[in-house]
Amino acid sequence: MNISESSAYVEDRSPGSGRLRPRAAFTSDAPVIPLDGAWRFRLATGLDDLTEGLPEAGFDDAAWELLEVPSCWQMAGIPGKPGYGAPAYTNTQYPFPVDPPRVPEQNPTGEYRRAFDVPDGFPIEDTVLRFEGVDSCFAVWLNGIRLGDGKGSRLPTEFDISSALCPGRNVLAVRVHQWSSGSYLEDQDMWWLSGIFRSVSVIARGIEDFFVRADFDHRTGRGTLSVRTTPSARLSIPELGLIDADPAGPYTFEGVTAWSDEEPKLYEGSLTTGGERVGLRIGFRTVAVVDGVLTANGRPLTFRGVNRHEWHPLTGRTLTEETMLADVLLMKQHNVNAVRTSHYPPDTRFLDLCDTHGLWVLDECDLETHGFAYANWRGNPSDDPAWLPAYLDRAERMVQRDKNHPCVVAWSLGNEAGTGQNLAAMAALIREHDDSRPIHYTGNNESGSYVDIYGLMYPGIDEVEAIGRGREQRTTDPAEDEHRRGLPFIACEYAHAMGNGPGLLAEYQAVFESHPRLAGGFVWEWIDHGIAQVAEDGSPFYAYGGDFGEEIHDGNFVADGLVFPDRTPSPGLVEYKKVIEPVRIVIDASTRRIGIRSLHHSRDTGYLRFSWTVEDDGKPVGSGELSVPPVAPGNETLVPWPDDLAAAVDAAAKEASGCEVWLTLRAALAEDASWVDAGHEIGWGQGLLRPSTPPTDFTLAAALVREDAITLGVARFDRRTGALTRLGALDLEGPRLDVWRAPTDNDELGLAAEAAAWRAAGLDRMHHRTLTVEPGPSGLVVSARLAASGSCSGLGIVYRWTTRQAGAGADATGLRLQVTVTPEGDWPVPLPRLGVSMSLLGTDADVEWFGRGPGEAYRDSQAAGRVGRFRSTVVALQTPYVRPQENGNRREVRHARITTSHGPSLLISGLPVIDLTARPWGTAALAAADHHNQLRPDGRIRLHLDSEHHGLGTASCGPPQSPQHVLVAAPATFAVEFAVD
Ligand code: IPT
Repeated sequence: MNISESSAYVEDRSPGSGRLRPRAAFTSDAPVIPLDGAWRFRLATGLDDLTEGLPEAGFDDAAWELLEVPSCWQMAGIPGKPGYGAPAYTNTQYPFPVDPPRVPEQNPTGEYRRAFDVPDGFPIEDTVLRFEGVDSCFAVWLNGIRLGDGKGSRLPTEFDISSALCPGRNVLAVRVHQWSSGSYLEDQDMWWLSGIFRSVSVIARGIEDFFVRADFDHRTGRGTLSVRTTPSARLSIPELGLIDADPAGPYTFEGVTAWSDEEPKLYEGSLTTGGERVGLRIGFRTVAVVDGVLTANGRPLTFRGVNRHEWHPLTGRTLTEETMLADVLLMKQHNVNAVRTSHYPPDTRFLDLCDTHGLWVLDECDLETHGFAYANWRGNPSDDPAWLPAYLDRAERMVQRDKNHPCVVAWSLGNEAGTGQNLAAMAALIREHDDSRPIHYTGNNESGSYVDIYGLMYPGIDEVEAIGRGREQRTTDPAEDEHRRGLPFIACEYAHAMGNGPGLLAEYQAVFESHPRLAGGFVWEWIDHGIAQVAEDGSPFYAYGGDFGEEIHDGNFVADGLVFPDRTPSPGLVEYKKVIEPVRIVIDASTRRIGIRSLHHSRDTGYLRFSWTVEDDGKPVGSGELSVPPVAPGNETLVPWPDDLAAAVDAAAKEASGCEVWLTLRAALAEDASWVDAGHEIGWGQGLLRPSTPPTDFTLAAALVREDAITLGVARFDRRTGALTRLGALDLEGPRLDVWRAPTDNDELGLAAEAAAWRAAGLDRMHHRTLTVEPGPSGLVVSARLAASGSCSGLGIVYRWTTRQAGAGADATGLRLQVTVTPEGDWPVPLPRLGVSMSLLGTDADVEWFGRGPGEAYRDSQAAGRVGRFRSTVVALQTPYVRPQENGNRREVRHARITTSHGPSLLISGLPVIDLTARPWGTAALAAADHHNQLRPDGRIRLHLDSEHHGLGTASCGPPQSPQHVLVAAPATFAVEFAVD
């Protein structure tokens, strides 16, 4: 047979041939032969390079290399050089000419062979070969017999092998094509990777399929259970007193505990036939749209969600169960309660973990045709009847596989596949199989009358607010408009977590919480898809689009997650945890009470332990526990301060420290949970009990002109430039006005593309020019101007230096700087930052500060920063965004101490507060680096003391910063005080 003719299935639109009907994923005690492990492998360059005789059992593959199954073949050599071919990243564009269903002639094809032995007693006469996931299209032979072929990468495929399997040795051969007609339906924003990337097994056939329906009636507390099985079986759930019963029921049980994310109660049971036992885990729950509100178990269901792709920096889309568990635990530990499985059904073990630990899941089908947007959706498969079987096949395989998971509360037809009749047909098919879950879909921010949830991506806050009020813009079709007005709303993607950001999380959350129609949203996205690499000098870094020489690519748009590629939480995740915390704590110092509001879905706050700490200048002066009566979901309570707290506060008030006194209240788990140990904090609140006493004015010392310098107290200035060069025994450079920051991804991208405007205005190449240096009896006044070559605009600056007269106070070294900035000429662009920068000798330094912390914070992403005293080092203050950019700011610092190994400590005080960034390299180096390993300490510690930063926003995909967080170039004054110790 001619090989290329036999490969016609690659480009036909059919979803496959020879496959078994889709069914539920489950584990049973029926015999299984796992086929994961080392397979013989060869990568053919195209269909004209296939190995003749590959399927034959007798073919000699001894010289072939070995490849681990499951794996993505491009990732075989990672870290370091890719194994076979190379990963390639595009966001929405297809990486080949759009000419459906044709794909490139150069179609890399993985040829796999695996010999295995069938153990004695294995029931060979009734067996199935199961692939959990193969990307993108494959054909299979067992002992030379062709079983069939399949597409639909992230969905299982099964073949009946009863007549092909033989006792003893068997040989399985699989041909996997990187590109196929299916690739047109799998244009998700991710790396293009190929191969048998999920497990393979041979399974003895027994129980075919079953469908558990376990509803919960919140009015009566009754659970109703019915299980449809093929063939018939017996059902036991000992905890509910059901033994060997007819699964069909229906059975009702009084007083069951409903399944929810907060209390994921699973009733263990089994289905049995003569020789087989299938384990069941039943969660009773009912999802419904009631009066336009999404509810679960009768209570409003609000998603505090994330979009999750499957990703590991070493193995791509092949994940171990430990990695899946790590995701679930990290989500739970950060108050996340929901996952959208963007944009395909995940490994089923992930759903098992969501059942166990409690996460609501929006299960999304493996479908995206985004690249047709470039042709204004002309030729989009979603509206072409020729593709209908492929669409229905994908919907059915998702629903059949995942239908028994209590965690799955809604289906999503796919992502960004435009609109069209095939999508409507998918929805109808899903409803036919399962009418218990609502259906979601949005493509190009349009859906259709066939969805049950109104979803938008990256809506503005005002738009969400309008939808919450039922005042959204009309659609063109009146019938569809009316349908949509009755639906609950989700932001299926919002808050693009690319690089430093997202800003706006608190603002979105406030809106979500103010209208019942709004069922929350899913941050885009969970993880940065960086690929672990090692540079020639041995330094590690994470690769992104373009790093593998792709012909077209979308750069670091693939690194837009709340966790870094190694799953370390980014500041964005820490902020999200705070913004979505399910208990809200408000401290009312005037009435000496603490308000506690519960945003839980179903659980009262009895599982939490509340504790308090009083701190004076960040140093603890008292702590204790607070007993709080359990607060029911949606309720709130006011608790008076207990006596020991009141006493601690009174004692602190008497101390004349002159510093701020803060009360912090924490809510933490009283007992271990499946997802974290006791003591884990889920929420906190702070209140300022006493402000600091403003520094008193002091008698000013005169600036003295010496031969080579100007001195002011212990400070020394350059006579010509007026620059501070020394403070006591500490050498330093600066401070000088600085308005530039290494643009963040949100600065670079989006409609505003602010970074380009900043560069056009020359903000990355500003020149500082001293105009006058005026020593006087009350200090030193230096005037200067900061402006770019070619620019007629500039920033006028006055630096006013003052210090106390020696002996006039306790702290005679305090040197104050007041900076006055006056924009001159036109300033159509906002400023990236407004502050001064300075530097000290050193490659690292200890940093201690009192202000917001411990993490990075910016003006529109600072909820997670609590006021306290923190310690770190300059190196540790850096946040390793995959593409280097502005990072590491510590916000509202009252005072800080920087200690290098080259002199006394530098003390900095904000007057009253200042933002502090410390780095072992300069802004230019940070802005120029493509990857983190290119940044090396250059011998000077840079300190940025900012009066304000431009907000972060989320413009890399979504709205920019809100107007109140735009740093407009306007006249400004700020002040800071320095000392050495
Ligand atoms: C949206 C996609 O759905 C998602 O996959 C991802 O690409 C995201 O954008 C950006 O990272 S679609 C976009 C047109 C709003």
